[in-house]
Amino acid sequence: MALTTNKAVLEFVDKAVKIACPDKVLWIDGSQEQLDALYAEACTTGEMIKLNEEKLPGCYYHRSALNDVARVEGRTFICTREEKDCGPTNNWMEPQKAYKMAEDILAGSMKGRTMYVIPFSMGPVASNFAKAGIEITDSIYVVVSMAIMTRVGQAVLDKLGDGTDFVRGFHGKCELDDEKRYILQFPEDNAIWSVNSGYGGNVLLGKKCFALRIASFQGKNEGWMAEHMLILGIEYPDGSIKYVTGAFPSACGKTNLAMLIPPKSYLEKGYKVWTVGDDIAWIRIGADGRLYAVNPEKGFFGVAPGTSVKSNKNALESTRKNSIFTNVVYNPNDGTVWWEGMDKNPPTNALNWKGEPWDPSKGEKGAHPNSRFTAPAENCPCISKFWEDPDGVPLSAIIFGGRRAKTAPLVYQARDWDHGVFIGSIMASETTAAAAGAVGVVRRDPMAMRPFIGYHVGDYFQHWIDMGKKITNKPLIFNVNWFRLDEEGHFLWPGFGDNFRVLEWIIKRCEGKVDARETEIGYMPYAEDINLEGLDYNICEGKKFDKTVLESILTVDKEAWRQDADSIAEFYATVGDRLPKELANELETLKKNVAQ
Ligand code: GTP
Ligand code: SPV
Ligand code: MN
Repeated sequence: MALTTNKAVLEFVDKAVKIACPDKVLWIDGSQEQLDALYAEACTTGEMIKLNEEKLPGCYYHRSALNDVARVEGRTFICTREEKDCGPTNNWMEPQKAYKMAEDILAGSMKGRTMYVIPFSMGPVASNFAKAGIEITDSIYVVVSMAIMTRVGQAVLDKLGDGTDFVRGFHGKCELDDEKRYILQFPEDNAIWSVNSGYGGNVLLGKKCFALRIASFQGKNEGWMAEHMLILGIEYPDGSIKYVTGAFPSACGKTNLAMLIPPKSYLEKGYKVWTVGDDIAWIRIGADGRLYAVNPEKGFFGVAPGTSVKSNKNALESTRKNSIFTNVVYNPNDGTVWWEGMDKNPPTNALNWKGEPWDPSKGEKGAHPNSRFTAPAENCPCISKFWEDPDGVPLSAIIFGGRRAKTAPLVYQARDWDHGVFIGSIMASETTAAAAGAVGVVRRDPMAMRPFIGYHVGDYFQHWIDMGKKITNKPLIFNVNWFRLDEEGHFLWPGFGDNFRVLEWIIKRCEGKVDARETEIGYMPYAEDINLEGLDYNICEGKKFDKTVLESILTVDKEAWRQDADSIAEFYATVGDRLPKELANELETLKKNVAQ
């Protein structure tokens, strides 16, 4: 039975029923009872496997289709009425053509099956900044994942009332045919259609499709920002907390930074890190002229490989109950899961992510590199008291960071807001397994948003510049790079918990408590101002880490930057005449500064 009398919602559901012809329609009310029944049904069909109730209570295992393991950027389209409004970083399809194509693919695809209608909210339901969506899907995996990642159920419909301001999401697994897989965003219609996938960011429509692609477009029109950013709070021994956001491309360290445990020497003094969000931030200007960030999600869809007690204890603990594991190693003997980098004891007689018997000694990986956990944020031992604050948390700093073997130093600070926007706009990073395609290729990924800007990238840059004019109390902007390599390919910086040492410098800069040197690219720390006290595993990938290594990653390699400036100019040329003049000027300044 429908859970609402809202005409617009009912019309949308009717239309979907006419297209996909399900046998049954089930409205998701958000009750645990209903979710339990769906998990049980998915276990009878093999779509999910219940894990060991003692070791992993309420946890389930899922495998996606072999051809469906990551976002598909090449098959993701921004369907604006005018092609010129989608810009050079997006694929474009004419909206009527896109609807028709998806309708043909979905036609009759739910015959003999159930259609689920998920009312969901991005942001706490009661928040003035929350936005509602309806996702239609034929996947129980999607329903239960959405129930972890977003607020779902009756409360969302009650708040929506007769309103029409909701995102219409229509997902169908269809044949999981990768040749007919399409992720279609219609920013001008508040609509998302997704066909032939059953995986992650392609199908949990509240996440990348809505909270970034559609929301970035809404934010431009309504004067706020939707960003691919973690949000964290740093608590000082005196109890004060400073908040920062960080934009890092997919699989480049957001979840890890968001849940960081400070080094022992800091813990002993009373420093703590609190997680507000690990992937997406909705950011607005508060009455006091500061920026405030809200995490629109309710859970973490995190990269499993590499997550261990040592690297990210808080993430691992978040997954110990009521979580879903996708495409990791499954051990049928005791109903547990495993992935590379969890510990040094892979299970024997287990199954790899494809469901095949797997022998760890043969060197083949058991978990897919983009295997993931879906865990409720409330499980996280370091979740902030303010993570559901309807108004968000005030920002002291914004951090950008890519995965770059060379060129980008450990940390530098923008001279001012416009220079900070420039630094974000020129971010480059090596591609990762989070998206289908080649891994390790350096590409421009402005603000870590390249795959997620729902409109023209030039207008997006302009929006950042325009926001700067309205924020009277601006956060400072920084760039970091945890991923510098030596000639043999070893990481030069210890990373993970030790990134706190850089965060401390960043906050000191915000408070005017530490000096910096002005360089060609911005302000950089004096090496002695990065606190290396108690660097207890004084070793980075088998090599000693010391002040000399630190100094080597706090230099400006002018030749490398000259080359980078040329590549930035090439990227900017593709942005065309919508590139803000402020950014063109910043590029000229950079070129001059590194000229010889
Ligand atoms: P998405 O969920 O795809 O948006 O990814 P994310 O940005 O949250 O990345 P995540 O924190 O899951 O990290 C991805 C990979 O980067 C993992 O393999 C981590 O082990 C690795 N990583 C994270 N932080 C660091 C670091 O400081 N140093 C090094 N060397 N690796 C890191
Ligand atoms: C990312 O790729 O940035 C993710 C995973 O956070 S997904 O939800 O698949 O987009
Ligand atoms: Mn992400």
